[in-house]
Amino acid sequence: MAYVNTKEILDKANKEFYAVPAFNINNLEFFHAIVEGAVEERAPLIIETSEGAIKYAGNGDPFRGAKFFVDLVKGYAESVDIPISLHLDHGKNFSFIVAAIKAGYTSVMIDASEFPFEENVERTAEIVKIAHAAGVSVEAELGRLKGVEDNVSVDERDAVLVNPDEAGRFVELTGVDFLAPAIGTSHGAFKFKGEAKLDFERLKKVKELTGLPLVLHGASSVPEDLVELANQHGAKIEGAKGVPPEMLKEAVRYGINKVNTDTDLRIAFVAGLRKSLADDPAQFDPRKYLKLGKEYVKKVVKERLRFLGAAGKA
Ligand code: PGH
Ligand code: CA
Ligand code: ZN
Repeated sequence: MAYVNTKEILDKANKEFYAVPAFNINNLEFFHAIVEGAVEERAPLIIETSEGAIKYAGNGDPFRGAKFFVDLVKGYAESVDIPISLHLDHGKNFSFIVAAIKAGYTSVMIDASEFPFEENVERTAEIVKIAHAAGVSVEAELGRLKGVEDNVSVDERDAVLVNPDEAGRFVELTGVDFLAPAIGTSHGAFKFKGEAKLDFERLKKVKELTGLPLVLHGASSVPEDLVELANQHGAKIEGAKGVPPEMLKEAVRYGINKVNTDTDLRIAFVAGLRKSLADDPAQFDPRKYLKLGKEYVKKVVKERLRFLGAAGKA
């Protein structure tokens, strides 16, 4: 269909009560696996890259990296019949955010959540002004994405998680298009020490006060079967724990519309790669030994598109 603005994808998801996973990529193999999965599921798709991914793809140069991803994603989007957008994930440096906007990303995240509220507002508002002038939509973050353990005190939770009362003011003062409230997730494969737990009360309030499409970071489910498969083939991923799919579905009911997913794809890929190398040690064609990793990534992508409600929405 087309290369579209992330806002178009998320406003529709917000209106129709589903979520679109945003998948992180660093290279061609993940991109092909993701886009094939989305086309088969007839789902809208958000591709996102971190500043680190941009640096990696540009071999050190942010503009070269950003341009590489725009050419890849935009070029591909024009020849398939689902809407695809390209988003800068966790933009922290002005130079990367500007590089992404100039290169043609359709949305950027300004992550100034580690600063005090006023400074987060100031930094976010500045990026909104620049991005909106270029027709690019903006995501910002409130609260910090630390693993919150079950036994932390109320005061400690308040220090880390989103303050819903600030959310309404933040949106008014900055003009952001999507908001990522910290409700207890964290990045990576080790999210919870005990049971998985998210603060849905806060999420509900943030939705009521903002009405915006909301974003869940650190949302990988870390499927046990894939971790086990990777470990069987020499990986050492111990004590991994993610956000169960049922809990993600609940988050969608309370207003989450974008579900950031990186770790699950990494684990799927490494499981496939390790198995492939172990099963066929004579193989040295990268197109062949990378194939199983791609298949596992695609499977994870399709499952998430389905249980988040994005399948069939393209
Ligand atoms: C994420 C990804 N990217 O911005 O939030 O989180 O590590 O849970 O995949 P995961
Ligand atoms: Ca942050
Ligand atoms: Zn994130």
